[in-house]
Amino acid sequence: MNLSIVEYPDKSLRKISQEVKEFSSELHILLDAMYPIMMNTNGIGLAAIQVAHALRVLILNIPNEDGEQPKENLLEIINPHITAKSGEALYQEGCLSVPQFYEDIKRFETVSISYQDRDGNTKVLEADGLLSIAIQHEIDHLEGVLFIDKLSYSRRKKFEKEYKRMKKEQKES
Ligand code: Y12
Ligand code: CO
Repeated sequence: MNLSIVEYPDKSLRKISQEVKEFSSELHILLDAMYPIMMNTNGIGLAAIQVAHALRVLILNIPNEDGEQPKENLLEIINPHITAKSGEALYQEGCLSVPQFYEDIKRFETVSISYQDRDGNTKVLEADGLLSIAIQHEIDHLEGVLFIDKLSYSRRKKFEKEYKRMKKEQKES
């Protein structure tokens, strides 16, 4: 399966992703194709909508204390639901669909989720730190929400101007 990252302002990033009902080989092929694209672009999280598949599927591979992302730490999260949330945390976020832009975003400090794995088994996960932030960021993608939507009006205006300029320069080079 040949995938590429969809970049803002592509409108398809605004789609609401659909629940996965069949845990078939098609789903496994998608998950297996998402992993190398995330790793090859230095990502730690990727939602299926970012590779043009509007399904409630996301993967995460949070770096360990040595900054490594061994495959055994890969989380494949399907049909997630946040079941509990608490606290407040500010974290500098980035997104493979919004290249070269990073900004502090306020999120819940800890979240608990229930989700399904690639075989449809129900799992629960309690997360804090970067894992919690990345889960919230990726679950937002399933609703068509990007981290830039959480910027203040003036910061968003500045971003749009900078991003347009960056895209233009990219086109010209
Ligand atoms: C905070 C909140 C959520 C996350 C998870 C999702 N974001 C990413 O995985 C971002 C990755 C990223 C990687 C980049 O590197 C390359 O594209 C090679 C990157 O660099 C550029 O845009 C030039 C930007 C973002 C993480 C943290
Ligand atoms: Co993102």
